Amino acid sequence: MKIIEISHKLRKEMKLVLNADRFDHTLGVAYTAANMAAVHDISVEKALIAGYLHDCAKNLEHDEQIKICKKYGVEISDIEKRNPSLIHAKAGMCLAEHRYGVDDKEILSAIRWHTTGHPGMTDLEKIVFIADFIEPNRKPLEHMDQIRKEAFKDLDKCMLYILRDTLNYLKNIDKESDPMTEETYAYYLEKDKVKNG
Ligand code: DGI
Ligand code: FE
Ligand code: FE
Repeated sequence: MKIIEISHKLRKEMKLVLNADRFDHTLGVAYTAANMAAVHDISVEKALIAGYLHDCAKNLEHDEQIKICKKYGVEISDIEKRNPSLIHAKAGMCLAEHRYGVDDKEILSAIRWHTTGHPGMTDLEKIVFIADFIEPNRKPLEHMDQIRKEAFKDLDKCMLYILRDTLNYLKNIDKESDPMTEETYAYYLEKDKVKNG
């Protein structure tokens, strides 16, 4: 199938399963990720597909998301059980593969890790993670101008800025952070020190 056909098909599918705000967000992520992919020399097609599907499980009940993970043998951690808004990333990966027919491991992994990140991410994973944060419909957060510029320059530095703000935000609202978010931040902090001193 041609990229334009895949794009039309997934857009229709997402309109059926997402509410209006989430659908707008999804379009923003897909187009932002596609543009970032072009700048950073990776597959625009993969970025677009991952962007369209990254939140495909988001508007399902948490119980339903847990059932989907169980069905496909994906474990839910204790922190995810305590903070079920984290589970849509894993459930989304399952649906992308088994309902929407994605067999590309790189795309599935970008969906899987779009909420917490992980140390040593691929460019596609970083792009979906970052596009999720900077897409134009997002509320204008602190540092957004700088983060949006960095998204088209240095992916690792952009990851660092976003993870720092996310961890600070979670602390401010007294929510526990996923150890994976912490590890990812530590990883990109260290990488920045090695690279930039
Ligand atoms: O699905 P989105 O709203 O587009 O964005 P997302 O997938 O990054 O985040 C979903 C939710 O997860 C959001 O409410 C923030 C939260 N979140 C992100 N990182 C962490 C987290 N929540 C906890 N408890 N810990 C984290 O490390
Ligand atoms: Fe999400
Ligand atoms: Fe999202």
